[in-house]
Amino acid sequence: KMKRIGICDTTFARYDMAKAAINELKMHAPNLEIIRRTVPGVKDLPVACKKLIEEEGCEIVMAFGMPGPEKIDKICAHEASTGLIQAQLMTNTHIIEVFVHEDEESNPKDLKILAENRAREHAQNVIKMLFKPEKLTREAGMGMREGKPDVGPL
Ligand code: RDL
Ligand code: RDL
Ligand code: RDL
Repeated sequence: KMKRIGICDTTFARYDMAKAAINELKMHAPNLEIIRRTVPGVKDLPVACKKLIEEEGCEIVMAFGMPGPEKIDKICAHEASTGLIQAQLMTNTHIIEVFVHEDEESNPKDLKILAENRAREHAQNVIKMLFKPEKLTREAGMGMREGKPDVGPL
């Protein structure tokens, strides 16, 4: 049976992270079925992800968002995160949160690279979670990061 993956993103984000992730997923697992939904902002992600799980039968969902630089945006992002965790607990299903905060980089060029790479590396995490969980265990404690260089083990 073909595995169905949900992809949920926002119009608020300033980069199409979902496109990068879908490209990465298809490269590693051409037979995946991908269902994509787009909502206005991060606070709209939790219910959209829950619907992808409950109504569309997705086994795992990736949620992409870009919190802005203001204090209100950070609060929004934290609320969205809490909602995403609640949706995971309600459905017993992983929702991989792929957030890039606009102030993680000081210039737009670097922010683009971070967004592209974090999306792709979390897509690789999803592939491992679905097909090669033992590979993740081999990476346990290795100081892995997404979109930036790994920090490495102590
Ligand atoms: O439900 C409609 C909106 O309230 C919702 O889409 C919010 O997530 C939109 N939004 C904010 O209102 C805000 O103050 C967002 C941010 N900040 C933000 O930083 N990133 C978002 N949405 O994706
Ligand atoms: O769902 C995928 C990720 O969002 C999730 O694995 C996060 O827990 C990853 N993460 C962060 O996004 C972050 O900003 C972690 C940290 N900080 C952190 O300090 N320690 C972590 N994860 O283990
Ligand atoms: O300590 C430096 C970074 O680890 C820290 O800034 C993280 O919070 C960066 N980060 C996010 O802000 C985020 O929203 C990360 C993720 N998501 C993530 O999914 N994976 C990361 N960092 O490695």
